Amino acid sequence: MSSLKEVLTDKIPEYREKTKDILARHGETVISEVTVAQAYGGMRGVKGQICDTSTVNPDTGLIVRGRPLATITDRCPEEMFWLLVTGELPEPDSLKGLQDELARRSEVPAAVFDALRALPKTTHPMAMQSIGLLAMQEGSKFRKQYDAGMRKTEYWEACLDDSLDLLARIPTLTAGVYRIRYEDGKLIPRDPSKDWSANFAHMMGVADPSGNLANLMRLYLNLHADHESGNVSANLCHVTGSALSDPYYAVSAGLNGLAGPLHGLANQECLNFHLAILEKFGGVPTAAQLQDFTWENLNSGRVIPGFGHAVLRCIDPRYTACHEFGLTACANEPLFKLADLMLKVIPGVLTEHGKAKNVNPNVDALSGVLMYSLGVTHSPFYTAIFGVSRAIGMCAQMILNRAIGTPITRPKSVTTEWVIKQVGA
Ligand code: CMX
Repeated sequence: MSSLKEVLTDKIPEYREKTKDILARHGETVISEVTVAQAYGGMRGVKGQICDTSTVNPDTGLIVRGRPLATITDRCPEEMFWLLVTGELPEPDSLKGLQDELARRSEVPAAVFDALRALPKTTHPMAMQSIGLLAMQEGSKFRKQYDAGMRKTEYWEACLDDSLDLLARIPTLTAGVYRIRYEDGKLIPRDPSKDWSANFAHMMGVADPSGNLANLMRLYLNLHADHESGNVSANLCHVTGSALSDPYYAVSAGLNGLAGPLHGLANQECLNFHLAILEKFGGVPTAAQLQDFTWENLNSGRVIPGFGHAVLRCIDPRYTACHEFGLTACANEPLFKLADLMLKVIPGVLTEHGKAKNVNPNVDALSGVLMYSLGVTHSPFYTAIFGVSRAIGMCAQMILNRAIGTPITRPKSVTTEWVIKQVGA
């Protein structure tokens, strides 16, 4: 059996060599150009950053280390983490070793929960999750070893060490957020017989007699782990980590971006959109009613949550995986039936509206529906579940960046006056 650290110790010299060689031989080769529209438009499509963990193909969706997402949806999040950092799936005994290591590291210091309990009762779960991570920063091994003069070649090891602590603890932390924010505040200890995902569901304390919630968590935490590095959460983590801020600071920064309604918070908005429709029509509306309702929203300047994407131009394969799960777990729930009706009606309306470049559903169109149907009814909590998963990709990317010595991020900005002069206007 090899540990993750042993596998990485073998692979990292090769990663470094490849990077050095590309830079030496092709450092001056142009791979992207930037238009004025891109500079004003969120740098969409500008190729200006390296991310080897995964790539988002506009026409097929997420590819993880060469594997289309649809081929690895049956894997657990721990396997996904291993795959992201090493490029390979772990052998069963290595997976067990990683799971045991995560279990050993899973305890969250009591002071962290004390800090969360001191917050106003109405604090958003995303703020609590981010504050919780920052409250653990004091224990960062990267920070301590950096202060003690750690060599640059050793950064990745300390980053891995912190990442394993962080990933081991984030389900415990986030389940604690749920207990403090929505329940009586009493924490539920982890169950050593359960894996990372099932323990998260268990520690939240939501009744799960069928075991479907644990299964949904395993799927959800796998699906949301990584989506290359240009998206808001991964990019924020990347930029923050590039300043050698430790993983607690960097992942917390990523989570703060995830909390935005156009990014991670869309799953909360999406579920609320579904619930509002069911309430307005006293159940699942007809296709014509849904069409009118969608137009009313668009005409009042609102976006239709759960549809569209900055990069994808197809149905999000994460949506497809959620849909397959929903068919087995909650196909008869009105929410699921409504989601199916949306899939039939909304792309047509958005096409006629003529603005969105992708009229298909993204993962958020279903993830909240599944959570709600299986008993997690507090929609503001959904993004915090996304955060547990996205921490996997953020940590994986950070470990690789420390390994190959990615420097501090510092793109050049220009002023509007500069643009006017440049274009000769
Ligand atoms: N409803 C209404 N209008 C939409 C739309 C939607 N679902 N999706 C895009 N548009 C509009 C945009 O607001 C934009 O309008 P303006 O030109 O007036 O600004 C126009 O169509 C073009 O946008 P785009 O290039 O297709 O999409 P962007 O890259 O600008 O934005 C996204 C992508 C996800 C923010 C957008 O599609 C959206 O707001 N969707 C709803 C929110 C959502 O589901 N977010 C979850 C994303 C999933 C993820 O983060 O992985």
